[in-house]
Amino acid sequence: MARFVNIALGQLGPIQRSDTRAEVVLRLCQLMREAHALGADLIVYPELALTTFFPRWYIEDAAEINSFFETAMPNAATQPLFDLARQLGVGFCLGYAELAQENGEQVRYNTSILVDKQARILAKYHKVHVPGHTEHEPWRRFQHLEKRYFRPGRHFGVTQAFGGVFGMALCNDRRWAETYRVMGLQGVEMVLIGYNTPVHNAPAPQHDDLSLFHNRLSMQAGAYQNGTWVAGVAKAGIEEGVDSIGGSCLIAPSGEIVAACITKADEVAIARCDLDFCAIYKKTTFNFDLHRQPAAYGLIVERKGETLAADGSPLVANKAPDSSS
Ligand code: CDT
Repeated sequence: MARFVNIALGQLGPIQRSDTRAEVVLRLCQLMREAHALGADLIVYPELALTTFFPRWYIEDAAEINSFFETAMPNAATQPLFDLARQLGVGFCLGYAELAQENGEQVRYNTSILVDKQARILAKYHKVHVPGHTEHEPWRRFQHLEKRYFRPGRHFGVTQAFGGVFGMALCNDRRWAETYRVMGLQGVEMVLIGYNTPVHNAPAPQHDDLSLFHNRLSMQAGAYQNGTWVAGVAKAGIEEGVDSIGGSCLIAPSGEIVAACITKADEVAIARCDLDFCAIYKKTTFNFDLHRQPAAYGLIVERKGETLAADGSPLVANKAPDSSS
């Protein structure tokens, strides 16, 4: 039996600091209604979809920081979204800031959840690649303090859901080949990614004009090289004076874009995704079992950064041809 899943991109326009959770949840519900009318099985929302992107501010007061976090999911503010999901029979993937309790300690994560058509939370993911900086850097036009506010997650898991193998990642994760490959090695067929990407990248302003190109480049490569669908969904537009890219898109295992948003506002785009279309890539060009050479990839897990030997020579040198042969 063919395995089709209708995936909706639930792009959000900006959320200002004064916007309440209730107002945002109303917008999420409206997007879900539109997605349902278009035949969606699942709607994917952005990273940190319940509030403004607060890591742009240096905040010292713990209570103020915690005001952007959820201590339970669902909670009073998000319950209407879960109720609507159950009523319409539409699953969703939602990003939010999570204040967790671990061994009696409070831990802050950048989290996403996968929720099924009965509104049950099937899986939770903690963002692994937490970008930005830890301390206040006044030279920047705005801060990117994710490293201050979030502890990194520790793994990329996958979940059997919606008739296939689903994975999640968040924003900066999409730029890293390892994100997709670790899920690819677990047979992932659909990777759901929410993001908030400011157009301006303070340490590398030369990249500003390339931000939409890099968005597509990363996700299209991840899809193709692992024979998986990828759904990338933005929170877009000018939030508290900071412009973020849109560019939400749905990518086939061929690397081709099959649906995309065209605004920087609340918008739904949808496509029918054939999960069996992954196999033509997973069984041929990217047949991992047949073609991967893990013995040659040791440095990837042994080392974090670029390293040379103490004498400056490469760790793995390509030998010069033997002059006698
Ligand atoms: N949210 C997030 O991860 N944003 C980053 C911005 C650049 S890093 C300062 C991203 O990779 O899109």
